Amino acid sequence: MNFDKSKELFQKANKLIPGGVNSPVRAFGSVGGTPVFIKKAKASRLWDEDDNEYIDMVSSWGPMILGHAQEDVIKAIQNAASKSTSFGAPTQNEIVLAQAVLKKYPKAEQIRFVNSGTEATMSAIRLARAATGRDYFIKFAGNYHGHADQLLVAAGSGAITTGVPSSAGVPNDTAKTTLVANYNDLGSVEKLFLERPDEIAAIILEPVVGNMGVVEPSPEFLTGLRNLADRYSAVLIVDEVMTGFRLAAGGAIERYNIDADIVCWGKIIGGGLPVGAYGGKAKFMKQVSPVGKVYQAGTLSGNPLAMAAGIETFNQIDKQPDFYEVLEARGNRLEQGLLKAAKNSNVPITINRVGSMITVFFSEQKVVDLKTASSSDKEQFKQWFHGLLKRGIYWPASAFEAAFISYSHSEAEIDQVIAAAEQAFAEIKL
Ligand code: KE4
Repeated sequence: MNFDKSKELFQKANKLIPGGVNSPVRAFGSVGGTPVFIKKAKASRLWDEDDNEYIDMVSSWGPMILGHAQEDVIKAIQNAASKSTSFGAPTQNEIVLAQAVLKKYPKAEQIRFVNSGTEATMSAIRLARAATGRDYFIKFAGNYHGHADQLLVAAGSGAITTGVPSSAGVPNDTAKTTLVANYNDLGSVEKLFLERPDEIAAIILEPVVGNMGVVEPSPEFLTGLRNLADRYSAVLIVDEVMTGFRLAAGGAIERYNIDADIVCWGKIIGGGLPVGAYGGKAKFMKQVSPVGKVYQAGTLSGNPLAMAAGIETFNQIDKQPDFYEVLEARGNRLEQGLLKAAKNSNVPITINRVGSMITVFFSEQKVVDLKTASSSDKEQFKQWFHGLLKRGIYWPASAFEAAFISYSHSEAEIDQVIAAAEQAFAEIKL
């Protein structure tokens, strides 16, 4: 494969944009090499500026659950754009998308649209603090909830790969109200509540982690968090930015029957356009401005093109009664195929998968939290990543991310990924 054009563009981009990218994880920092510059995509395929073709296993980090450039979604965006791109005023389609989301999350009574997952979680924390009159909140090491100051503490995703899980520039006074517990470890949560029984506003979590690689919650973990939140009158915030509409129509909340007080959404809700949202029980949402005292705003919130893309994405999902069964079947096929491929090459791996979110850890131990995730072999992942890339498989450029399968990935394409993976495993120098 030739990457000359991407190399040339990366050089130019580096002069104008920090690291040549507009989001750190895209820079190939933890895997080395030049990030490929993407020219176009269709369904499960990507083409870079050197006209190399790939099967896309990143799906824009989750949003492209239908596959790229789905024709009805594109038509809906084109139609909306023909009526102007933004009004800064209420529109009918904000009601339509709100109804579509709340129908999938029946315990949520109201929703507010914002422009990113970061805005959604940042606003949810603010709301929980207002609702409880408390300042502290609990997050989990390796969970990533976007880049708001208070959440960039022991963060996952790109923050792990850059080795700065707690970002520079976050004042100590801000970070000190962020308490960090261990995922799947209820004792570490209870300890924090015992130390501050009346000061913790909320617990926020990824209901299935994607940002230290995929890590599934133990059943008792989720119920335990609900019980602790009730016992200490704290708000349970479930960050479904990645898992929402992916793990089921009603996301992880439906899959694991979680009783969330506030839910955060992103990614799929915008069909690839910038949409985030937070919502929940009326007793919380009625505290949001202009009804209540919790201020939160946004020039482009509820943007008409983004609403149109989100609405049509849900229309397409709803049209396929077997949508989630297909994603589960593709995910299982990939998981079984990769396990067999690694075994054939004597490469020790652990795979964590929930539905169409999957991570290959180069480790022999079960990965249940950041500690066990971090003990996986990053050098072997790096070799495997490039072995895939040169064979036309675009896998997430980090050992601590989830790969995603879309509805457009065929069985044959899953088998192509497996075949390329087997060759890449075989090349790894252990
Ligand atoms: P955004 O601000 O990037 O839209 O959403 C932040 C966010 C919040 N919560 C969860 C569970 C998330 O996964 C994310 C963002 N996910 C990363 C991928 N691991 C975005 C990719 C990137 O940062 O470029």
